[in-house]
Amino acid sequence: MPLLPRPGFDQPRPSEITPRETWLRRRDWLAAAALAGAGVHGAQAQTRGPGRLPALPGARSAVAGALVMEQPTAYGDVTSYNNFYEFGTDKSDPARTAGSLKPRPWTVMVDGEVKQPRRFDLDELLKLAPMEERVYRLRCVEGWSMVIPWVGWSLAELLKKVEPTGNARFVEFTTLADRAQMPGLRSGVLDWPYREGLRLDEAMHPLTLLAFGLYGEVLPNQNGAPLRLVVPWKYGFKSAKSIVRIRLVEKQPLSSWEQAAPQEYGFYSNVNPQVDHPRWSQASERRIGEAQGLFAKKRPTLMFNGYEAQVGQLYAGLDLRKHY
Ligand SMILES: Nc1nc2c(c(=O)[nH]1)N[C@H]1C(S)=C(S)[C@@H](COP(=O)(O)O)O[C@H]1N2
Ligand SMILES: [Mo]
Repeated sequence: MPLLPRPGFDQPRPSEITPRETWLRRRDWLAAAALAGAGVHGAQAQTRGPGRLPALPGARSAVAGALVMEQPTAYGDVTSYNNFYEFGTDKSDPARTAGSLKPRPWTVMVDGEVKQPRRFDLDELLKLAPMEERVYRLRCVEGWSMVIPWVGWSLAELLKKVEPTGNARFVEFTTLADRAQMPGLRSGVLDWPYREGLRLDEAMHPLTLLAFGLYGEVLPNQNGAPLRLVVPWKYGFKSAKSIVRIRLVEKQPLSSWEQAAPQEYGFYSNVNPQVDHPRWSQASERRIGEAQGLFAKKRPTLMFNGYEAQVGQLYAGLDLRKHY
């Protein structure tokens, strides 16, 4: 149970933190390679899945910050090392057990403080806005990260369609909880259904993505088929999978993680290397797929997961130690 008390969680040692210089050099190389039309563009070209699932192409996003210049994590790692507690608490459980999830037919209810509440069918959502490819860093609160080429569009597109009322200040996301499809629901680790929330301005930010695919194909079940949220500047658990309801509300909603351990998982959950989790440091992270053990490279965790230029102003004047 990775997010719950776990003795012996490996604390990053200072020697494992990638020297800033090495890190910057790597970035420069990637940027140069991108300009040369290789490297990152090569990486974009490589962002095709193995073709096991239906194709879902997306045009490269023009949203600021949407294309991280780092090598995407291998498709095999993205789809086999997962947190999706509805399918078990081991990283390997979802890939093994999520075959029972039926991502079609699927609908999403969008209601609450909106002028046009209604239920959207998945096929309608797939056509609601042009699909974009977004290469985001995903930083799990446990201390690891990946770089994932998602396919989807800004959640703002959907929220605008339902016309939020003046009372709407937060958005609550509810995900599927069906015992027939999800073996993990037998466990009481969380209060099901899995619920998460954002402030309305966070939800409306262009980087906040409603994702339907990754690596140019529809989402594998273990990654939250048929649609999930991706909020790249927050810890991974804010990015709720297999969403069935989006409700606009006046009061700050209570997320499942906050409910389970409020002193550890606050409402904001912004990636912040200066605010440690009560039981471990958040200063650095391990990139999945990179060498582990003796030669482990630890990367410094970036403020707002590297999206500070895009989202920092959302938190101007907010005490980020208090609102963790
Ligand atoms: N419904 C649901 N969504 C969820 C989770 C979950 O257990 N259930 N786990 C979260 C956590 S802790 C992380 S790190 C990310 C992992 O997403 P990925 O498996 O696509 O990398 O999904 C998040 N979304
Ligand atoms: Mo996570």
